[in-house]
This record gives sequence, C-alpha cells and structure tokens, in this order.
Amino acid sequence: MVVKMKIKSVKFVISAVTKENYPKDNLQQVVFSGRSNVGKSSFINSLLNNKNVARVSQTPGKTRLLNFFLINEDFYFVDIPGYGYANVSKTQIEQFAIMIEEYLQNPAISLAVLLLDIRRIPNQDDLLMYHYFKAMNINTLIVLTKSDKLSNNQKYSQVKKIKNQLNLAVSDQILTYSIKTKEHHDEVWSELEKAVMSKDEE
Ligand SMILES: Nc1nc2c(ncn2[C@@H]2O[C@H](COP(=O)(O)OP(=O)(O)OP(=O)(O)O)[C@@H](O)[C@H]2O)c(=O)[nH]1
Ligand SMILES: [Mg+2]
Repeated sequence: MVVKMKIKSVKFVISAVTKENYPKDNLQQVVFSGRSNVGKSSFINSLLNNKNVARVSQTPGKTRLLNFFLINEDFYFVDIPGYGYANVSKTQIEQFAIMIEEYLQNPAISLAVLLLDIRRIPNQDDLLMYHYFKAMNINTLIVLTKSDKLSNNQKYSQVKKIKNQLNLAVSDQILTYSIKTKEHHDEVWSELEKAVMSKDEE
C-alpha cells in the first residue's frame, strides 16, 4: 500500500546535544543518518519539498548537533551529523559516538533511515552506524542515494552487493532514490508513515 503523505507544516524545534535538550512531548521520531556528502540534506528536502530544513542543518555550529524538525505537528525528523569526514580528531569522533549512543536509547525513535551512496560499497563507518541501530533494536530503512548515476543493470548489481555487505536484517527495507527522478518517493513515505503510525498504536 502506498500512502500519500501530505506535508502541512515543518517546524525547526531545537538543536540538541544531550537528552536534557530533546523534545519532551513523546512524539515519534524518524532519524536520518549517513556519511558526509551522501545526499542527506537533498534527500530530506526532496521528501519535504522544503528548503528550510537543509538550511538549518547546514548552519555552522548546528551541523555537529541533533536537529529536530516537527512535521505536521505529529512526528519528528531528526537530522544527525554526517560521519566519515576527513581530518576529524579522535576527540571529535568520541564526542560524536557519545552523543549518538545516548540519543539512540531514546524510546521515541520509531525508524532509522540510513543513507548510502548507491555507487559505493558500505565502509566501516557505514557498518558501524547500521550496527548501532541493530544493537538498539531500531528498524532501519536503507536508502541508496544518487540512483540516477547508474543504469538499471548497475543498480541491480549494486543493491545486491550492498545488501550482502550489510548482512541486511529481514525486517529492514532497502530502496533506491534519486532527487532527480524521485523514484520511490511514495514508497519511502509509506515506510515512514507506517513506522510513526504503528508506534502510535502500541
Ligand atoms: N545526481 C544526483 N546528485 C545528488 C543526489 N542527491 C544529492 N546529490 C548531490 O550530492 C551532493 C551532496 O548532497 P548533500 O545533500 O549536500 O549531501 P549531505 O549528505 O547533506 O552532505 P553534508 O551535509 O555536507 O555532509 C550535492 O552536490 C547534491 O546535489 C541525487 O539523487 N542525484
Ligand atoms: Mg547536509
């Protein structure tokens, strides 16, 4: 079933570091994660048809924080910092890990969206992120970005390789995406909506 999600409102709520800063309303949260330059801002914009989200997330100082956006007054998108930058100090990596580990214990998270570049085999950082989600029992939707860069044959073969490398759990979905063709736009929304709805009913 494909559900057409209507975006009525998008509000930037807060940039958080520790749990004291998270919103306290218990609304469901969908977390977006991926390597730097994977296309995370483009993807979130494409889902929301809203430029403001990416602008906030790229404001200097906010890019290293957890950014909470309230969608339709009903659930949150949480944009977490991109990983895998070159020239990042050990201290910064440790701070990132502490922040993410604390955040992923938040019971309001109903789905993690992990973005991977369809042209690349997931590396150690990607695997670590995926394993964080699995260790915390968080359902994950894998989105393979920039799919317009490959032919259909290449896409098929990359999806297979990426699935193998991740050792994808049966409960986890994988979808290709492109901001140019918007392929699977409705399917992505269907997964997000299913996640925030099913948790509401528990
Ligand atoms: N062809 C193509 N290019 C894309 C697509 N998605 C993103 N890009 C390009 O990839 C580059 C990085 O995109 P961003 O959305 O800024 O990536 P990001 O993950 O938010 O990057 P950082 O916030 O800097 O870590 C930009 O030049 C985008 O235009 C896509 O689906 N197709
Ligand atoms: Mg970005």
